[in-house]
Amino acid sequence: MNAPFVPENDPIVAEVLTAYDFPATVLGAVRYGQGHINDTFCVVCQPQEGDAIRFILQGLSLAAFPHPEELMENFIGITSYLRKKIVENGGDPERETLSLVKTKDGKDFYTDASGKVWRLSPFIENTDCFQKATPELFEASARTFGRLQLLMSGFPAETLHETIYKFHDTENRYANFEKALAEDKMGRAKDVAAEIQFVKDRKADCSVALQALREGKLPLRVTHNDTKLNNILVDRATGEGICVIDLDTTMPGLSINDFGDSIRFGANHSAEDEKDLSKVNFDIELYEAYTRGFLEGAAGCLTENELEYLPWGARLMTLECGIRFLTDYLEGDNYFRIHYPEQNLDRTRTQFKLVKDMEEQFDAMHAVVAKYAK
Ligand code: ADP
Ligand code: GN1
Ligand code: MG
Repeated sequence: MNAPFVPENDPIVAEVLTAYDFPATVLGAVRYGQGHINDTFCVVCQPQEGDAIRFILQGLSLAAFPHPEELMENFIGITSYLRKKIVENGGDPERETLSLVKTKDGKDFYTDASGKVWRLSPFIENTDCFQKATPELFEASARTFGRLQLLMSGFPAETLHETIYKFHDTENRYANFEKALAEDKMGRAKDVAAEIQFVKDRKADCSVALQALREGKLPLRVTHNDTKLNNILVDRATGEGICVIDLDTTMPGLSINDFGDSIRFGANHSAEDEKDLSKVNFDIELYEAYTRGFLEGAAGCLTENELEYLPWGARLMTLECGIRFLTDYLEGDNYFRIHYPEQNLDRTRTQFKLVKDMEEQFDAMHAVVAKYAK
């Protein structure tokens, strides 16, 4: 029998595949998806008869997640809890949440010689994953993320590990930016003066949500923290968001950030790295569609203050993400995977353009929330 095809530059994948018992001949593993952090592969098995059986194999980035065992503990806790809730609600746990395939020796994941953790999940078939939103799709994703808040509201948040330290601590992100700027180890600061000034002008904004948390205005909840449209699998038959994926940053956080990160990514019509900024515009209609869906999914579980701060969530997640891209650019592109040299700078610029648009339309953003908040 031929050895399975694996990508040339990832010989380690071949080794990882041998750690698992697959239900049929493994044809190969190919890179999959558009994530910026983990290494994701689709593993294809072909039984003698019938359709191929697919799996998702992921190697967790050690640079992003320094304690992968803790992350996997979170993953198991969260998916087991969701599974229970889905069954209680009469849903299908095989399609509505992620699960793990055990290794040959009964473990939940495989650790390679470099300490990198790999996990295998059944591929959830007959779903799509989208990079750009239509209003219907965006609203469906909003219902799914809003519903996640509701489903997780009974989960003991204190049992979750903080998989990335100070992940959405915007003040800390600002401090990291200042440090990268002071070091300027790639000599790039001189070429990005306008972007640097943009961040400096918004230093005070970086404290808005954290200050509200410190004052007890916003509660800590279990939040996903990476609520991009492409972290939802959409059922091909119904068009509904069926499964929330990419649970690696699910930990205690702010609901306004889950709302905000979706708006950042989806309430516009351009790619995250669009070079032509005239094409990058915050779309208040998409924002409205998302708000309606999110509040429907959350079904009244958000407090009045959380509702009040939702527009801030959008502004801050967008600003913070731009700061992170810029910091990575200044540091030499070590964190976010890039496909060409200036990609993190292009990503920075789209985020800042969206922040500017949101600042100009902030009153209208509040009015939209008021329209749907009951
Ligand atoms: P990253 O952290 O790199 O973004 P994700 O967990 O989001 O990784 O996975 C990357 C892509 O792989 C997703 O956008 C989705 O297309 C696909 N994917 C991940 N898990 C599954 C699954 N169980 N079934 C089907 N597709 C999946
Ligand atoms: C990363 O892994 P992915 O592509 O879903 C990042 C998010 C950023 C996003 C920007 C663990 O998400 O925080 O918002 O890129 N994830 C991590 O697209 O840092
Ligand atoms: Mg993802």
